[in-house]
Amino acid sequence: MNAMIGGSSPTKLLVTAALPYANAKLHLGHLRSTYIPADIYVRYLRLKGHEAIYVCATDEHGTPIAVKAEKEGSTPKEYVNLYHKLILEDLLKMGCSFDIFSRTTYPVHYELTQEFFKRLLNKGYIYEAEYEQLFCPKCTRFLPDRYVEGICPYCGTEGARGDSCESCGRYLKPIELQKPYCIVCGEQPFIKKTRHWFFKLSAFQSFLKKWVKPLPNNVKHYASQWLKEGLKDWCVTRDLEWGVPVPVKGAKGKAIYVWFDAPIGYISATEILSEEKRKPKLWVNYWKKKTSKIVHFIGKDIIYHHAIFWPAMLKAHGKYNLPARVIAGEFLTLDGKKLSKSRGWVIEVSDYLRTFEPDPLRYYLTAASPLQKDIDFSWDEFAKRHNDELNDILGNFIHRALVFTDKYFNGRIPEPNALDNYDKEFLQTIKTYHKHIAKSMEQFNFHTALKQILELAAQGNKYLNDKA
Ligand code: B3M
Ligand code: ZN
Repeated sequence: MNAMIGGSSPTKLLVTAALPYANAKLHLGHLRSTYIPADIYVRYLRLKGHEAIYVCATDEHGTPIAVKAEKEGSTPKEYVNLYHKLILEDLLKMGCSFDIFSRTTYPVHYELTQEFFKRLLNKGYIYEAEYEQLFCPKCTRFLPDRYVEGICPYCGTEGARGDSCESCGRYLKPIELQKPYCIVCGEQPFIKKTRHWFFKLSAFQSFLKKWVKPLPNNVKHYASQWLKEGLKDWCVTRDLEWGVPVPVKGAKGKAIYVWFDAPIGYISATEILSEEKRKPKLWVNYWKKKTSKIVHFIGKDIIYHHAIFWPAMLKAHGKYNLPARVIAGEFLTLDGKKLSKSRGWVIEVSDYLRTFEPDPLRYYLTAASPLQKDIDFSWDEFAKRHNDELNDILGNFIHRALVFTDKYFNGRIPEPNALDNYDKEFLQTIKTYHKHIAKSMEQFNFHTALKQILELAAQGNKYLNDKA
């Protein structure tokens, strides 16, 4: 059960959606797990009178971007410029009502990230230590994260990446991989020592144990499991040119790890929004005042980063609010099969939009399954739900009400005549539904809320028939 937050008095709410990597176009799975639910929630909050803002950005650092640019002979900057534009276009066309869609390559973001890093360093939560890294003899360089792949030591899946295993969701270090190989040249790397900076994640074990308690079940489930296994300190720098430079003397050629800078993007985006609106206090109000609540929408593959790393980072920093909720959407399959870009088993947002309007998809992705369960997409199901539900029930009701008002009352809502018992009963039904729908929305059960809205529309149709 997801407890409500906010309450009835207008509170400031900061709603974020995970920052998409600027190296690929978005597909329906992204929309379903993250961007549509976050948008539904923030639109609801605004309607209710909360000061709610919707903040997102492209995540533009990290080895996947550096690797892809390298493989295609372009620069990371050219790469992310292109994808920032494509991703934003798709999200706007899908109706996502961002207050800001920022970028993690903006100078404000670099400053904020370096300040964050230095503060943790000064407080003793970041320390420097010797570190064993994989080194490719052929490319003569260290292989951070996705520059290396191998077998996952936890679940045995092949093709696990140097930073995480997609199959079991675990966070990995490159040297933990079995049978590693360099993804640029295929060579087997060897272990070599270098120096890096570490975040004392282990110091936040007991804090996090309490902190995860009010989170939704799926998030809490994974987080508790990881906490039980015990947290290890976390290497937050990389041997990489592409990224926020480590703000320490003698750290040339080292960048802050992308998963350290990316969530800070939620803060820097809000700060940039503040600047754009010339309201210097705006971002401070959302991030530092107790009257504000932060809600992160993410996909389930990044629960670790949002329920473990990020709250610990914020706690260590000490000057920012911690998230009130982390809502993790589960995955989308296509005709029962897992999405796979390499096998072409995927529907990109722009492909969908070439033929269809955004609303039927927003409807389907919300109606077909609760956010915390997997969803299957099929074109047949999509057509059926669109025709039988969205069109025949909700669309029909709205159409009839509008036509009726137009035809008999010049398009204006008239003063009611005396109400009979049937009218009164129906008014009561509307009020009851209103309460239930609001409750579902505030508990992040958008699927249930939509079902209730459809039920109410069906009753509206019946009322019009009965009263004809
Ligand atoms: N870019 C991973 C993803 O797109 C990562 C999210 C960052 S959120 C701070 O799923
Ligand atoms: Zn190599």
